[in-house]
Amino acid sequence: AKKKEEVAARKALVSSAELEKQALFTRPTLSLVQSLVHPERTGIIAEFKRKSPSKGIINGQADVVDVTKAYTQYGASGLSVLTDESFFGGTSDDLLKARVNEIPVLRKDFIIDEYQITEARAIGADVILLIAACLTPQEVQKLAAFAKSLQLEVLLEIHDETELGHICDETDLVGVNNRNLKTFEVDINTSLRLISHMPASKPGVAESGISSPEAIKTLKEAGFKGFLIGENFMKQPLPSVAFAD
Ligand code: IGP
Repeated sequence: AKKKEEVAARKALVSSAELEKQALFTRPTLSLVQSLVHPERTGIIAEFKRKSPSKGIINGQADVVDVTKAYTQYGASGLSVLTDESFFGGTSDDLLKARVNEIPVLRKDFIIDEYQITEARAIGADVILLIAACLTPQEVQKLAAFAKSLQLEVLLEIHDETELGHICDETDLVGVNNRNLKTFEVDINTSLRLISHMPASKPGVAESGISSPEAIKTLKEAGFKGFLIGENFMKQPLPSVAFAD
């Protein structure tokens, strides 16, 4: 409900028609699907996240340009930038700044309205996240089709078996969130359990709680192509694609 109000407030300030006139709106987008399998990249989608509801402040100092440049240099396949302000302290400006890098950028937010997808395109995103737990299968289909019409790829996030039915033709990648949204506990077995039920034609992305190279190896052997990592990188003084412990 809070998201709905936030979106309505922004829409009143800047219309979709105005967003469509912004310079980045017509830039050619980059494909995360392709970048994940690029031989010189790691499959890691490295996230810029200042704070989270589960951990509080993770890194209050980090500069988005410094961090995302380091992520790119260290071989990330893609970047994920939180734009949700109330829970994660992110802004659209963070994503716009991350755009200096020449790898795909995911807009990490709770998307419930086409307007947010138009915004994503205007601030330089290549991929949007749709969260099955927040949307009906019909809503996912409609929002994903709209994203596709703007040349954006769609990462659909699921966290249990009941959400497999949200996968549709318009969703390009399927993410499994290892974080239980009620208890905040993370368990990579969630990814390992769900992958056998996921369509082989859509790259699988394991999300959250990945804190070692061994975990990546296990997930890769299970068939995952992407590894979304935030906290483990962000808790370092200069976050980069290297594990703290
Ligand atoms: C990253 P972690 O445990 O490495 O910081 O997790 C990412 O998966 C997590 O931030 C995330 C998220 C989300 C955040 C996954 N799905 C949906 C906000 C909304």
